[in-house]
Amino acid sequence: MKRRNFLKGVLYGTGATMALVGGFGTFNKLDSLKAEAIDKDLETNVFSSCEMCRNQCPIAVKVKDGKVVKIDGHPDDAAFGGVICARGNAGPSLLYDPQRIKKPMIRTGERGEGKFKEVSWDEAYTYISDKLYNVKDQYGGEAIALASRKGPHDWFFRSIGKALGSPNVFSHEATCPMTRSVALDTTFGNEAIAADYANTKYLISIGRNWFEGIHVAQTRAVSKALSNGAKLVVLDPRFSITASKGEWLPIKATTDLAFVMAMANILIQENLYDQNFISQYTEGFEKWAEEVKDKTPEWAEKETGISKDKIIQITREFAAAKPQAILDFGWRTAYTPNDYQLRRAILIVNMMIGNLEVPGGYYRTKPANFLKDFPDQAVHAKVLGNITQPSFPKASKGRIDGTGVKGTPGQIIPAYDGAVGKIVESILTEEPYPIRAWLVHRFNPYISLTESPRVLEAFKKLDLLVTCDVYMTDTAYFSDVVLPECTYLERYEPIFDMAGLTPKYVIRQPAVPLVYPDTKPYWQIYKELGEKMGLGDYFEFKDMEDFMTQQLRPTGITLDKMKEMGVWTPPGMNAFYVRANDAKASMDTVLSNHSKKIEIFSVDVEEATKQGVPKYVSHPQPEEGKFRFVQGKVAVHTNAGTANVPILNELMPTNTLWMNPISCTKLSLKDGDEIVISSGLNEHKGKIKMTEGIRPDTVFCYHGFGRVSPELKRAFGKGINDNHLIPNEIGEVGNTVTSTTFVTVRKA
Ligand SMILES: Nc1nc2c(c(=O)[nH]1)N[C@H]1C(S)=C(S)[C@@H](COP(=O)(O)OP(=O)(O)OC[C@H]3O[C@@H](n4cnc5c(=O)[nH]c(N)nc54)[C@H](O)[C@@H]3O)O[C@H]1N2
Ligand SMILES: Nc1nc2c(c(=O)[nH]1)N[C@H]1C(S)=C(S)[C@@H](COP(=O)(O)OP(=O)(O)OC[C@H]3O[C@@H](n4cnc5c(=O)[nH]c(N)nc54)[C@H](O)[C@@H]3O)O[C@H]1N2
Ligand code: SF4
Ligand SMILES: [Mo]
Repeated sequence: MKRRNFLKGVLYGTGATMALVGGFGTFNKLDSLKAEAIDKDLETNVFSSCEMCRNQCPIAVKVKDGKVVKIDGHPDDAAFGGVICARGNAGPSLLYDPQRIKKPMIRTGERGEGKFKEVSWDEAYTYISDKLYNVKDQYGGEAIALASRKGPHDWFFRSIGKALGSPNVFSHEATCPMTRSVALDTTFGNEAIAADYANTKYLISIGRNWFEGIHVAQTRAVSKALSNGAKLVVLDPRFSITASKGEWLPIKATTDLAFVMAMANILIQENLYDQNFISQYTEGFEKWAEEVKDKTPEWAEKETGISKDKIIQITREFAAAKPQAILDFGWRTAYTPNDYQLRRAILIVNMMIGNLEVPGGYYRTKPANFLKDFPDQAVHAKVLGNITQPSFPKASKGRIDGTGVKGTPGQIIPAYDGAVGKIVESILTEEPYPIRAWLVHRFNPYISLTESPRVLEAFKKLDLLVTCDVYMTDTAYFSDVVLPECTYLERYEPIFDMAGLTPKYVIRQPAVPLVYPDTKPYWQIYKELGEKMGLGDYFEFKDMEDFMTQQLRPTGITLDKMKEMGVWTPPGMNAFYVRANDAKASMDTVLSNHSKKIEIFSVDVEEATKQGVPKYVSHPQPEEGKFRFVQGKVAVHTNAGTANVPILNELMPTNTLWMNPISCTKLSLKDGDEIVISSGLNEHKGKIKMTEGIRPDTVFCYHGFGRVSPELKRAFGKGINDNHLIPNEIGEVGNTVTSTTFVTVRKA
């Protein structure tokens, strides 16, 4: 696909989509192409779902003469509105990229030398199988770790590790929303809580950046609320695109908990909270009231740098909009070691205005199995079937990250996700025992985990490192075996449940045959590897169509119908809130904890962290001459995933270090200067972007650059890898920590 067609796709989105490209000054270039029309005589439509990031937005893939020519949003899905983002539009650019990996490879040179030989799949499976059984025989199954970005591949990928007796399976969550998930779990008893942005009247973001950290349905919902007159307040040390759409409060990073506790203090002092809600649905409020008694706006002003009058004003406005107001719980919630306490406090302040299960507040997502408990709604409940597997052998040792250990924070960390950074620790320190083999799927720990050089040190100690990806990523480059997956546009995947205010099933199906015939979908890779290893019993399905048919059987929806529709939502069903018509309705179905109460004070949390209600911890602020280093997402790239995708690389090939003009002047730096950034631990070269859109004591860069695999020919060596600078630290609930590093900057 030519750049021009790609840009047309972006332009024909809604205002929300256009805002996505506005962030870094390409808008004029795009605007000049606006007049051109899209070909009309294209294409068959294949309904599927996007995977340019893990949001899996429903899409309509236009295919002409056996080639994908354009991708749009699924036209019938109300939440997504037929729109996708710039990255979604770039799907064909990934699909046809000649730099994708095309054949399985086994390393021949030293690790990091970049020498590989192409092998058959059978050779790759045999190699992996031999090595894994060697590790298992010598060190036990627990010495094998698996890590992937959380997703539908888990079922297949993880089966290999679990069948070998390893308890050490991990998702990427500890680098992303872990502190939020644990906060939800320990407060409500489940993680499946979402925010109803579209209907809110007042929205406060604590770093959440809907217009660059994009989720199409959420970004549209926030846009809708704003166009309906909702007020947006953004706490962020930098002026993000989201901040540009509301009131920007340039808070000192890491101090947000002070702001939130002061809000609670004011709500109580001024009697603005919902006492009926608190007494009916919560427990432990008195302990929280005690904790925030001295957290006055005056005190918070000193901590946060936001004036007390502003904090009071925002809190009063927030309370006046109740319950249609949201203090957002964030997405990438890995700022500080005790970020978890911040997320708990945010949830508690929301509960103080009683905004659970009402329009414009928070709600429990409504998958079909939830609706079964509501006689009026049961008609819509068509639950997907499960594919059965024999039980896995019991692991002989506990997990390396200590999840499930009573009396420690591990007690509240979900074992499904775990603290993925602990894999590196275990390899290097051999505590509590060594990991010797690491299987990586759709994840790039070298770029995504903090302290990249240490991650590399860990890779070097392994007996086996296997990576399954679509590119020769930085992690793949240091691996023993590299498995080439086909892209999402070439494969089936299990039907997945994307429940929001109603249930929703989404399909992924191939739009075109394999572009590179020796690539395979993950389900086939792990099924074949499992069979080679004598573990075929765990993969009892013929192919993915058979798997999907089994999933759909109890629902009465046929696979053909699902392929034709792409998305299934219960016909005629409206958004469903448990308390919409009855403010006192039972929330026993929403709250899954033993107490059936919202646990403002939690016994489990007290046991695990000694903070049954959140307590304030003051983090150090940068001394003169040093800067706090923060990072974030950019609209046209995905994390560690797209720096090398041709069209996206062309749009934004590199990143820069944002620095305030006041600080630039002090250091005699100007826009575009080459610099060296030092965190004490490591140094990195970069370039300055001089901007008033950042606090003078803080610097910022977009994440995902500074790539070290020479096989990523477009992205190699460009920009700053933030994680090269950030020391490894594992937070209270296993989370990575990315906003507590200080750096110095000098001219290169
Ligand atoms: N286009 C695009 N969209 C994406 C992604 C992508 O890579 N690209 N990734 C997806 C993923 S995996 C995620 S997790 C989400 C992330 O979505 P978000 O969490 O909204 O985005 P981030 O950019 O990680 O962080 C947002 C902001 O946090 C600020 N920040 C840093 N430290 C602090 C602090 O201590 N306090 C406050 N108040 N702010 C702070 C940063 O300046 C940054 O602007 O986006 C998703 N959507
Ligand atoms: N310092 C710092 N560190 C961060 C962040 C930050 O803002 N600052 N962000 C954090 C966040 S929020 C997250 S979610 C993580 C993300 O970390 P990752 O999960 O590592 O990043 P992704 O970009 O989602 O993609 C991982 C890999 O998936 C590959 N991939 C894409 N499609 C496919 C496919 O179809 N099959 C296979 N097998 N592979 C595929 C991509 O090529 C990429 O190499 O990073 C975290 N790390
Ligand atoms: S948010 Fe964008 S990249 Fe992510 S799945 Fe949706 S359309 Fe694709
Ligand atoms: Mo994330």
